[in-house]
Amino acid sequence: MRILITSALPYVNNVPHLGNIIGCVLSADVFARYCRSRGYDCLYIGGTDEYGTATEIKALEEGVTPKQICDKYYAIHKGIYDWLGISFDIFGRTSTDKHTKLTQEIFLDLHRNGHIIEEETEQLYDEKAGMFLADRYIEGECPHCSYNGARGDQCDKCGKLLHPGELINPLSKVTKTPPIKRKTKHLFIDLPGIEAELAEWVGRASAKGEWSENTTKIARSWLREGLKKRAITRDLKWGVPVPLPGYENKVFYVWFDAPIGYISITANLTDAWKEWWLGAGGGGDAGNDKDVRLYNFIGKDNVPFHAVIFPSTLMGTKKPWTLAHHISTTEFLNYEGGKFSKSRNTGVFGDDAKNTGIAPDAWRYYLLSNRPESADTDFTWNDFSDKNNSELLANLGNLVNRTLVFVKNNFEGKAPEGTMNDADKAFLAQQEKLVKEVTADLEKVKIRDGIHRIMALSKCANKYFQDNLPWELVRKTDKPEQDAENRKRAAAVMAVLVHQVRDLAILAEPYLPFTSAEIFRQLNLPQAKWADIGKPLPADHQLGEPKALFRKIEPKEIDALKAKFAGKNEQKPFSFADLDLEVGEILSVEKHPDAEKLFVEKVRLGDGVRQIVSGLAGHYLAEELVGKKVVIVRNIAPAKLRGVDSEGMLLAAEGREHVPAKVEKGAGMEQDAVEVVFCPESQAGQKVQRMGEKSAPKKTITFKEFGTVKIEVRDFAVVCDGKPLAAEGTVLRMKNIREGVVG
Ligand code: B3M
Ligand code: ZN
Repeated sequence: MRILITSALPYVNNVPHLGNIIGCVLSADVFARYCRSRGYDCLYIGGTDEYGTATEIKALEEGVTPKQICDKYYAIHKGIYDWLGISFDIFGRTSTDKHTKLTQEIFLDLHRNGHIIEEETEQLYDEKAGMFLADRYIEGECPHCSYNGARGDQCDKCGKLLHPGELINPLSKVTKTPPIKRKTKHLFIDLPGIEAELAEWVGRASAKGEWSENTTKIARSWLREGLKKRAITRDLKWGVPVPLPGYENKVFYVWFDAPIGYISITANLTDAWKEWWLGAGGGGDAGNDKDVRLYNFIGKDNVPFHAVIFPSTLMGTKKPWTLAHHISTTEFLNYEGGKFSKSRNTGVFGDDAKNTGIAPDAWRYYLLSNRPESADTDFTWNDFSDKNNSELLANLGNLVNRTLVFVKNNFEGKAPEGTMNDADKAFLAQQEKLVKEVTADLEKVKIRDGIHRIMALSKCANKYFQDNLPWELVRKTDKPEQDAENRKRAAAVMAVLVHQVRDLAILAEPYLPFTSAEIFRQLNLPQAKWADIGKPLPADHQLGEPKALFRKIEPKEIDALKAKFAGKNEQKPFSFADLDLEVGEILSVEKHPDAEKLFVEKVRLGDGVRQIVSGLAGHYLAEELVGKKVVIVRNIAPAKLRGVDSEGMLLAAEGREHVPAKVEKGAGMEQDAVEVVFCPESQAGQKVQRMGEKSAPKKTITFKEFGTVKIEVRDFAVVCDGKPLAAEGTVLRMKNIREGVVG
């Protein structure tokens, strides 16, 4: 069996932040290191995703060519990953000849098999710039959540994928003028024609490869909605040329070629790449007789591409490409309660982390033990230093150091030997059980559980040290016979502990490679592998010189870093206190004259009646809203939505609707839904605040700024940063949505 590991190829045009890093490259690195330690035949592939609009736009901004942008940022990415000890077998790029060739071949296979559709479409055209506008060159208002900075391909606020034509009030990013519609031809991949085969595969592969829960959920929801054909060409220059006449001015959409990068980067590493990617048929679950198991490590927003679209692309070629065995998807890492943001420069980026002078393993430890594996997690400076000091240093570092120092001082640095008693055997049996569990965790890619268990193992070893009082056993008394007995016992205890240190160094290697190497140096042993766990040390072995493994992060150091980053992220993230929320009563609801999905509501607030445009028309009937009490964001900047004035925003939640057992057969059914935050027991004019707080908002905020404040539904309650929202003591609760986001 072979293990092929990929981490999502980061867009080249930015410096990765800690969330990007834990999201794929670091997680995949742990798994790759584990596989190597197990002796599996494996490859870890990474690289930069270089084509597409984002690179073109960045080049435009910096006044250089796209190629220059790629070269510059490729080196930045590589420098950060090298510093962090990411053990790629190759860190490649998508802008290579092999990549172009492979992408074109895969496209031509799809074309030959009838899976490519050509269609004339109306597209937005910038007359001033004389060019068709790729999706991301257009900005406007999201038809789903009214967010004003939505791009033509996706809304960053509600996460929905969009078509540029759906945007309200679109503007060209190039000239800031409204684009016009013009006809052009594009190529589409016929996903509906591949859907049946894909659905069958998703069902089988997700069960067999134990895909992470969020991966399976997202893939299923795509299939439930039914697949639609997707455009795979774009009007750009920086991309893979389309090998068909009439398409000379177009290239492939970056998401069509990017996953092919996994293959082309492998081909740039080894001529034997087909053994990994293209089997001769039969055999393992990849349809490949080498039984290659492909593990994809990705962030949540990349799931549709890895679980649905790319597998469909490969299936459509009718060639036995290796398909994903396991897809490990992370949720999001937040920064000090807000979002990491490249555009607002909020958060810690790879180069920042490097410049702090804090060792890479301290970063690895914090990110991995805090990996957003099943829910979002938060990076905070305080937590970072706490975990470094109380876990890495006080637990693991302490065990290794006190053990080696004790042996040096009392046994001349020679690894002692001795006979174990029953208590020792019981202790080792318990530790062996933990080792088995760590192994099982890593086999299942439960990376966070694995490191937590390794630290538990270290803690038990510390307790064993403490319980056996070796320092008393080596104390000389006036009874030499008893002393000799005691010393033997001390030797036995220390023999157990030296073994524990060695085994821990093996177990920790995937997570803390620098620390593991240092422990082996101090043990004066070559780096050992998983199979060596539990094996005896060489007889009469002389240990090396003990040295502290970790250093304490001092409070003043953390304060300085906090201050530095507060300065750097000048535009401080918006918080709940910046919002002016108030209960309003809906007096009337009318259809927007010009937009199907919008309603125009008149809402009575404490100081008068306001007109508000909302995106609720697809979700509610007008009569379901009239007379209801709702929550209004008062200080959102007034806007014209498709020509109608809107002064405020009505809060609604989007998320998982819990359908009670009595409605549906079988209990606990859940589905995606939109629900207005109603507050029937409150009065118009009451302020909505976090329980026990008073906010004093001053200025107006934009839709974009509002989007940075995370209001959520947790177990039916509306919360912000974990604290429930209430109107004069009455907590806001949803009726149907159990978990979701409010916007
Ligand atoms: N570059 C998106 C991202 O960096 C995209 C991943 C490609 S994976 C083939 O999140
Ligand atoms: Zn949106």
